[in-house]
Amino acid sequence: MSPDPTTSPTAEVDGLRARLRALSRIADLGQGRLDEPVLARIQSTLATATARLGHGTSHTVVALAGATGSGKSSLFNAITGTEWATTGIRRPTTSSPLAAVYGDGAGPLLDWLEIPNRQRHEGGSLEGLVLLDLPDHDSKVTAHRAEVDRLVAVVDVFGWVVDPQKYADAALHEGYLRQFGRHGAVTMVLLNQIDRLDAEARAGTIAHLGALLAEDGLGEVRVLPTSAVTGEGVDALRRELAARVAERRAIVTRIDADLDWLATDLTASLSGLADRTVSASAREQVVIAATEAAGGSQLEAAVAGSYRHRGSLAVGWPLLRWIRKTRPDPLARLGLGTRRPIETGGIKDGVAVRRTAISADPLAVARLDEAMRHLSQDVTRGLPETARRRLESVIESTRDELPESLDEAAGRTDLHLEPPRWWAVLGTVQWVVAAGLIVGLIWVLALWGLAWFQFPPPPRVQWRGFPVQSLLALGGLILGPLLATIGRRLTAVGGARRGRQARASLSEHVAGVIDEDVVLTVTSELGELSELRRALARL
Ligand SMILES: Nc1nc2c(ncn2[C@@H]2O[C@H](COP(=O)(O)OP(=O)(O)O)[C@@H](O)[C@H]2O)c(=O)[nH]1
Ligand SMILES: [Mg+2]
Repeated sequence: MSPDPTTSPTAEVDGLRARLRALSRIADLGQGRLDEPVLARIQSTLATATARLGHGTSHTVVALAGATGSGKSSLFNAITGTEWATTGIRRPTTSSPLAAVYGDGAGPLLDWLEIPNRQRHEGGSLEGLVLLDLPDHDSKVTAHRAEVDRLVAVVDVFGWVVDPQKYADAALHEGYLRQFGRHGAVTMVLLNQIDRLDAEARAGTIAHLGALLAEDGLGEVRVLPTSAVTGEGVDALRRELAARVAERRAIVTRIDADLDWLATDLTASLSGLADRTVSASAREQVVIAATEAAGGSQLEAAVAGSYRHRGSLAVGWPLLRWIRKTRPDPLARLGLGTRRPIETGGIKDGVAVRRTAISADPLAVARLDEAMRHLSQDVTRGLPETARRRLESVIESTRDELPESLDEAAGRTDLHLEPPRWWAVLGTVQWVVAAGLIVGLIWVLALWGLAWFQFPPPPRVQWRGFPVQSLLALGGLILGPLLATIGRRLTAVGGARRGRQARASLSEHVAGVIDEDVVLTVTSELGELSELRRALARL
């Protein structure tokens, strides 16, 4: 049998499957991001639709539903031409649904519907119809109402049976019809017991019922008058059923309507999910605060101090350098500096990592927390509750990992410790000047000793009339400290500059850490939210 294109809406089923894929994506992405009841509704809609589609479009399930005594069971009997369904006002007996099945192969579908009471009929014009007689939706027995709700959620076509007395019942309109306001194309409204009304009352009742339906959103639904007692309208009802069954479109239409309903509600509750990014200013604030928390100021001061320390060892007055040597290098106290072996660190991703001894300043840590909070608020503003909480916890977990990464960044910082060339030049000059001083002093002492022992004085060595040994000694005494002072000034300026450079280098590494650990993680979570929104658009 080749499928007839008019009775086998393959394209529509394909379209529906695409929507269900989008819904499945929403269900996946919605884990932990959508509110629990919303997610539960998505999952049950998805499961029901997928399972129903799995049973194919060759059967159409029509449920006769309505209030006690409206005549569901009587109509069921009238349509099927049997007395199978028990009817009666005093003993409203339909406690579990009955199924009249036209044609073969509906077994698995009815198993899935959990309806054991089945009655098989020859196919004929109703081939493919599965007609259900449901319990009363207004039954005092909770189990009956639950059964109605369970089946109303899964059947393909609603056949609401009302009678002239109770057709305006709020329990029906507010409890069911309004909810299924998008399901007009799969809704039939049967005004039963029409034999109880005269011609005039009929027109008025049908008009009033039509108005009520319009209020429910079901303006396009035409009311079908029937009487299970006189048989009036039953043939028209059978023809209507035959047409719907032949179309084989009700399943797709019903599920499409379910998805429309869900999509509208989701769109409303996820309206705050607009695309967003980590703003440049929020990131910048975190980088600045994190640089400080990673010891930016301590590092800058220590590099400047270390430079001055080493500068004074290189170009200070040689006779006083030993005093300097007794003081520690400020960088060594931070666990940084070139000569320090990588002893206290570890291996991460195959790279040796230095652990610094920088102890984070509590104020800087508090500022970092604040900057992270600001980033969090900035990026979560207006998000639905669950998505917001999840993003907040993602950001908190990146915050928890920052101290270690920041310390690594500090360990990788370029400290700009290479000594400048002028240190070597000035250092050499200092040694020459110091040597002159020493030679001059020894010379003066020697002359003084010779005079004391009353030796004849050696020939004078003079330069422009001044004794050379005195010039050497005095010159060394004045020039040495003078050069040391000049060297110290220059070193202080260079040290300050190198301190700033080291801080800038730290800031770069910190920015790398923030981008990788925070911005990337947050952006990827934001990407999931955008994807959720796009899947919703596809739905
Ligand atoms: N006059 C009249 N009575 C009906 C009609 N349909 C059902 N009834 C009666 O209404 C009562 C309830 O019918 P039933 O089919 O059990 O209603 P259900 O509770 O909706 O299943 C029974 O006494 C029926 O005989 C109808 O079209 N006209
Ligand atoms: Mg009944």
